[in-house]
Amino acid sequence: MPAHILPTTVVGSYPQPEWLVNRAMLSKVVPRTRLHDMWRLPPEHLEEAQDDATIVAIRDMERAGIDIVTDGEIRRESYSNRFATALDGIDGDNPAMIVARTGNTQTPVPRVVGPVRRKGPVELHDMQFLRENTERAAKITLPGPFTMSQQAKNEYYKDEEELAMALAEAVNAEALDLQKAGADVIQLDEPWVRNNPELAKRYAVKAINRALQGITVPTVVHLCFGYAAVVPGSNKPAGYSFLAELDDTTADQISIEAAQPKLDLGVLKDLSSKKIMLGVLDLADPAIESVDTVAERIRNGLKYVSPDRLVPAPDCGMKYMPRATAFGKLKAMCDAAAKVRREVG
Ligand code: MET
Repeated sequence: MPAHILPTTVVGSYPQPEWLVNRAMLSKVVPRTRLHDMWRLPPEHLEEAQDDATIVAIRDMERAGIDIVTDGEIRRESYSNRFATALDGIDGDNPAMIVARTGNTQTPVPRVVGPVRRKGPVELHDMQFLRENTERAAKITLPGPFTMSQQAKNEYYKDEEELAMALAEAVNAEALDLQKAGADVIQLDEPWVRNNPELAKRYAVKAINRALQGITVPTVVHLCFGYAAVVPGSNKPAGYSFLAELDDTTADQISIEAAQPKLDLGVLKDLSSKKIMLGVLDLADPAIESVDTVAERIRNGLKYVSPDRLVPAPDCGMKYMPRATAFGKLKAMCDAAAKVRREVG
């Protein structure tokens, strides 16, 4: 892990090359079930192509100066669907329709038809490949149990809490394998806690803690208001409806989108026991921010969080952006972090 303060990282995803995926298919839908048609390569060449694209993503992050890199989530159609649909008890082939997180469209989601169990490792190869291909600290992301319980239609468990706890057990088994394979940081993506804060209050913390049981490497829980490409700036709320509660999780860091919604960082006082992965890149802005703009956002964060507790990051995943924009933004962020590091001393 980097020894300096203000280590930079990403939320997870990096743009997938057009030669690998049909990006137009992704532009309007965040897949909950599998989207096999998205891949341009025939099955016999797909893994090699995904490996190569993953190396491109890792090298871009390194070249931009990112301290804690990921595999760019290159092998996934969405951040959550590959893991969720790989589990026993989940039927992804006969989807049910639910109202999307943005509230205005119907999305196909997998059905829960039996006891949820992990059949075997899902992201283990991704983690091993990342470990073999970078000297930097390596982070891997997993969909959180609360979010997965909301992205499926429960037709088996007595309630969604029971489903979330079964999912948490599966996430935990996977996380333990990823830790063994050399993950330096493990992140759970839980953006849905803000959609249903009442339900989140009942069981999200319990489910997250179950998913992280026995994990000894640093852990992160990521929240956001949705990809900028899917939820434009004007539709973003001014604050989180479920945030202070996360101070009760066993996670070491909470990751929040803050640049695009111009979040009042006063909310960070509720997370005094955590490190904060702070979104300092506005992914709805097609322009690459100047180093000064990003440095100012980091300095603003330092008014509320001590330098040893702040981890600069983009607001969310960069999956939907042009690659040159993603790279430019990451570079501006890393240069800004270096600048503020010198100021803080
Ligand atoms: N790790 C995911 C990503 O980087 C987070 C998605 S939250 C909507 O894309």
